[in-house]
Amino acid sequence: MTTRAGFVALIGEPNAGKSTLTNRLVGAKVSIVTHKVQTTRARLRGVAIDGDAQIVLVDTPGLFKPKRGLDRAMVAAAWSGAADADIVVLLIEAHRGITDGVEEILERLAQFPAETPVALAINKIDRVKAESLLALAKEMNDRRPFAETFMISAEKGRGTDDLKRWLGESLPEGPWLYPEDQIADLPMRMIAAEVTREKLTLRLHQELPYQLTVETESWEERKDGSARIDQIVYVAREGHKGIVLGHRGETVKAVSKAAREELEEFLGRKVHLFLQVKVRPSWLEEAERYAEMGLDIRDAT
Ligand SMILES: Nc1nc2c(ncn2[C@@H]2O[C@H](COP(=O)(O)OP(=O)(O)OP(=O)(O)O)[C@@H](O)[C@H]2O)c(=O)[nH]1
Ligand SMILES: [Mg+2]
Repeated sequence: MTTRAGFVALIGEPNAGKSTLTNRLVGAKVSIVTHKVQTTRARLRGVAIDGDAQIVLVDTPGLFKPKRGLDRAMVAAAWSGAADADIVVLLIEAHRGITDGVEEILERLAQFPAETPVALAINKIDRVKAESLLALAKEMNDRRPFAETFMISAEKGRGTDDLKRWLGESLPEGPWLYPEDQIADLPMRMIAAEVTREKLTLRLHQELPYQLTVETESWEERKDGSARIDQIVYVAREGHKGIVLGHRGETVKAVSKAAREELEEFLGRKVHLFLQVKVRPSWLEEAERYAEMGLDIRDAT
């Protein structure tokens, strides 16, 4: 029996739906999703299987004009994920069409080696009328010929089976890259930190989510089968600490509860989650913090 395997990088503007698509194709939530831009910080791999093919999805941070060091490191991670991939899928949003950001990504893609197939996935088709889709697909293909064009709703699961099948068929022949029961390539302690960061991002407003990071400090397996997880939320300013804690600690309590419930479902066992909020003004300049996120601080300059 011949097997196929390889890397598929999902690229696109922030909020295009890359993480939603990763989760959809894997069939489990391995990457966090929020309605806010710049949710994904590092490259995360999700593993999907289609028949004899193992499709390793490389979910990347959204491509945007980087201002801060962290943003630059995120964008660098996204492009290097694309450069290493066997196939690149560019996601755009059906209702937003060809934005300046999409134009910039197309320009950069033009410099890619011609051997790497690039497919187009027009996402969020649930938000537009069918007529507008054909025009958008044509306009995009006039700008560059895509190996294939898919119209999908990552959230609703429309068109995603076709995309998955095509990816599986298009990957090179070769042995599988991960054990068949592995669904993500990110240590559990990092996934756990990401779950908490998602819950924080959903509850905190404006800039605050971008100025905090979550790290799992310790993970203890208990005799009764449960896990005790201790995490630190690093914030950049004293004032942020109070906001994260909330009135009488209500915000952090709600975050902790939501994160714990999701972790329990993911792990299939009881979790005791303890969050501590620490002020660390310099965390955005610390190599160690970047490394915890799977980023390289050298890309931040
Ligand atoms: N209506 C609709 N919304 C979608 C669809 N796919 C994703 N979304 C929503 O779009 C928002 C962004 O989704 P993400 O998957 O986090 O987007 P992303 O591209 O990973 O974003 P970054 O990590 O910030 O680059 C979330 O609110 C999703 O629920 C879709 O097919 N239809
Ligand atoms: Mg994402």
